[in-house]
Amino acid sequence: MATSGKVIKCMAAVAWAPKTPLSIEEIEVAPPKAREVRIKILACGICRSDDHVVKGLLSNQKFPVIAGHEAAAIVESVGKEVTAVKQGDKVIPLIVPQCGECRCCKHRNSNFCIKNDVVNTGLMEDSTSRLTCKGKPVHTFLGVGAFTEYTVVNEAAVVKIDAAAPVERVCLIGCGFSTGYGSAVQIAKVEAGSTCVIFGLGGIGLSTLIGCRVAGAARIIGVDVNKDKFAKAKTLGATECVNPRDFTKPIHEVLCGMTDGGADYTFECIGTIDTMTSALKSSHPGLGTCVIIGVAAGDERISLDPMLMITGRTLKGSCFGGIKSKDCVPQLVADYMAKKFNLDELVTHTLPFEKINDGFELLRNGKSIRSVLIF
Ligand code: PAD
Ligand code: ZN
Ligand code: ZN
Repeated sequence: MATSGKVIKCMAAVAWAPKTPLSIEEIEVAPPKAREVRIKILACGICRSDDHVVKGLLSNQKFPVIAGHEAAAIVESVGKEVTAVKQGDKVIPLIVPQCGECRCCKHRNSNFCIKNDVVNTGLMEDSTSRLTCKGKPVHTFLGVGAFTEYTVVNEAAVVKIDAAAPVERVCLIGCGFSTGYGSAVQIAKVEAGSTCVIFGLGGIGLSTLIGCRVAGAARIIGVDVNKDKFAKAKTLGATECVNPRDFTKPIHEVLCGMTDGGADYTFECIGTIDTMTSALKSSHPGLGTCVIIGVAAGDERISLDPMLMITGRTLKGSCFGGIKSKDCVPQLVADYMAKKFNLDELVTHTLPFEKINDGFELLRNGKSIRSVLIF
């Protein structure tokens, strides 16, 4: 491409400081260095984790920052020694990379590649950024930073997908869908006939629901304080939905009452300490598993009665649904293309990139599941 090897000037949504609207700015995107890939973003969903970034809830996140991480893109150019992808490939950037060499990559049950940027340095491996705005280096989120027309990612953090895949749907496989679905099938390993409880019916919770349904759960109880989320949850397979605000007693007592003492599997897809504790308490002693997916504000801590664990509950956490990203993302795209699951129900709004702040308002007001930005 004509831009290969040159600095690209393009538009990006920059967060200069926490709790300020994103500012659409011209940025410069440097060419990729060795083992890096410059990609042109085609579509990007807005995930609640992006909202945590712009609100400044993630304590390590540095500003200015370009958030956005649930994307589909096309390779514009590659740095030296890149073999995994080439110019023109349709790709999904990976919020959890798969370098193939670290202990986690080599471990059959781990997806937490050490090249991840989950603790938010916001920089490339050499501790610099390829993105600048008004002369200042700009950080990225989760090693991606996709609220921009172009960005640069590590080779370990990008994978080729089917060129025919619709970017405005499969971008969700870059975060929300895979995280929820994988939490059910890979982390919890939900068994057929089981009872599942899902706290939070946003993009992550509904994707978890799809996973529980595919795994053959007999009962799936959705929990949300926004009853407007219930209709879609039921369409996707929830057998019951409950609103904690309809009860005076704690929601875990309500749920244990509904499930003969507790569920087989519970999933926290919200990100508050209280709902994490409720999710654990809603799992059955001796056999229940609780999976924490929601991301809490950086300074919050869970305080637990250890007896909850001693009495035989299992507490697990999920990052990107526990799936090995390079191995599984292209397969999930292929499964989507083969209609094994549907992503349409998760996309409530499709907006031009410039309307990004409207997309965040829809999320904050509980009006959207996923808004997908088109570039
Ligand atoms: P979302 O805002 O679309 O959904 C959250 C849902 O929770 C909404 O429907 C709310 O109404 C509901 N809710 C809020 N408070 C309560 C409450 N007290 N009780 C019951 N329901 C409530 O967010 P999302 O689905 O995009 O993300 C959910 C969380 O998952 C969020 O914390 C995000 O940061 C995290 C996440 N984690 C990973 C990971 O890999 N672990 C990946 C992506 C997102
Ligand atoms: Zn996300
Ligand atoms: Zn690795």
